[in-house]
Amino acid sequence: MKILLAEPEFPIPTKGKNCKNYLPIGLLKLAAYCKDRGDFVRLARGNLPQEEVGFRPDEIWITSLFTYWREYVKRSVEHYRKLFPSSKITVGGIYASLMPDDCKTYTQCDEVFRGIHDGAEKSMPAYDLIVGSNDIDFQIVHTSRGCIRNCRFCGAGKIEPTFTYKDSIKHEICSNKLIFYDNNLLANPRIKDLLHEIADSRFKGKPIVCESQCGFDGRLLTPELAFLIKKARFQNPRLAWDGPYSQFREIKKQIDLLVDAGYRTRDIFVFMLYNWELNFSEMEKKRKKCLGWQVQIADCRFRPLDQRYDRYDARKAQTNDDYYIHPKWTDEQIKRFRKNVRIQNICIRMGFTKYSQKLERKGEQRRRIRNKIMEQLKEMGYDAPKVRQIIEERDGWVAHVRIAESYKKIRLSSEYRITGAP
Ligand code: B12
Ligand code: SF4
Repeated sequence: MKILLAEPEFPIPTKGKNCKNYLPIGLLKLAAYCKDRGDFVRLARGNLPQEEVGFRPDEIWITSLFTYWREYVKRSVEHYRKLFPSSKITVGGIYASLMPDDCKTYTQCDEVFRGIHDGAEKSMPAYDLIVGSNDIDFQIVHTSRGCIRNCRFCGAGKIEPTFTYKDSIKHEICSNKLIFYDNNLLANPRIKDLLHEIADSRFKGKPIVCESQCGFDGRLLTPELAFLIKKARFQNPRLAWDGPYSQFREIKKQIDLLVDAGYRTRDIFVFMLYNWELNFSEMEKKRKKCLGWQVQIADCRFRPLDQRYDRYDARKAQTNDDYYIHPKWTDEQIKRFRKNVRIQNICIRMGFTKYSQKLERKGEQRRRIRNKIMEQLKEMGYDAPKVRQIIEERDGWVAHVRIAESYKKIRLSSEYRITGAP
């Protein structure tokens, strides 16, 4: 069979297409599965013209993401229907699973596929189908599907109704960075073994670093797990605090576990759902607690699981016709809370006591210089270099670095290139 796997033209900036948030991972797994059973497959990212597709597919499989991006799915169905009127079109993915009836009538596809595809789940994603795959320096991993909990605001249980998990992912590792898409990573009963496995794994002789897209379920966190998370090199661990302000003691204990395991508070994030049942003043109390703890906030604006549009624009005054505004919130409060969080995060990241745009710009510049120096030192073959200080002197920038077990002062050109041997 000849199958075209299509990703709708989602509103993702071109440079974000191959980033860890928007690789069409479902389609890549389906591609590998189809290839294994002998099908001819091709991946289309967006609504391609006929000559670029290059063959007449028997079937077209279109993926979907957030429900409020459904119009892009519809456009994709219309586009490919026009090109290939006799091909069967199936839509699967998140919107298809959360709103199957709407998906059928609104997009006019032939079939809706709900939930997880068991066959594809056993396949390694075919990353080679992505144009520019050589530049992808991460891989997306699910160690579990579904969740042991059933929070009212969350769609995990509908999209992935059965909780399943893997015992090992060692054989899957094909990069130095793992991005976990698990809904609730710590709920995997084999999580300790998995974390040990990652900590001990190497790819091309180098250690693995990790990131979890969803927050850790702090109720499951123990001193041992916190230590293993650090050992498995998880960067910027995120804890979820969706409940009321009164839970702050428990949240603080969870943060302390991560700090005891070796994380700096400013590298820890607390996920917070807002525009939901906790009103603005309660969310502000939660925000200020995080300021006191010096942890950053990952703010999540609530959208209902059947939300059909989202034209949120931070620069405009808007109404419910533009995006979902919870009855306990106003547009102004939503935007104020978001802004307050943004400013607070900058202060925590940069170590400011008070926000100033000038200081922020300076801090950003220093961060860029630091990254440039690190890149150059790594290219020069130094293992684990550290940039201690960056100073602007009268005759240009200098940096104090730690390389090969000793401290050195290096000079930088106006393009922040290291001049001379460090
Ligand atoms: C990881 C994740 C993210 C990541 C990555 C998103 C992504 N590319 O998937 C990031 C961090 C970007 C993200 C962001 C957000 N997310 Co999110 N996210 C998730 C999460 C946990 C997993 C998504 C996932 O697994 N994606 C990979 C999927 C697409 O691939 P797959 O599952 O392996 O595909 C399988 C099947 O779906 C099927 N399949 C897929 N396509 C097709 C096609 C065909 C034809 C067939 C047959 C089968 C098929 O087969 C595949 C193999 O089994 C889900 C919860 C969940 N369990 O789904 C929430 C979820 C999608 N996110 C959600 C939300 C709310 C958000 C945010 C709005 C949060 C916020 N307020 O900031 C933002 C949105 C940002 C934006 N730009 O609008 C909601 C969406 C609700 C809605 N109304 O749509 C969910 C459902 C969580 C929830 N709260 O309920 N998210
Ligand atoms: S714990 Fe997280 S993934 Fe699980 S149901 Fe609650 S919000 Fe969803």
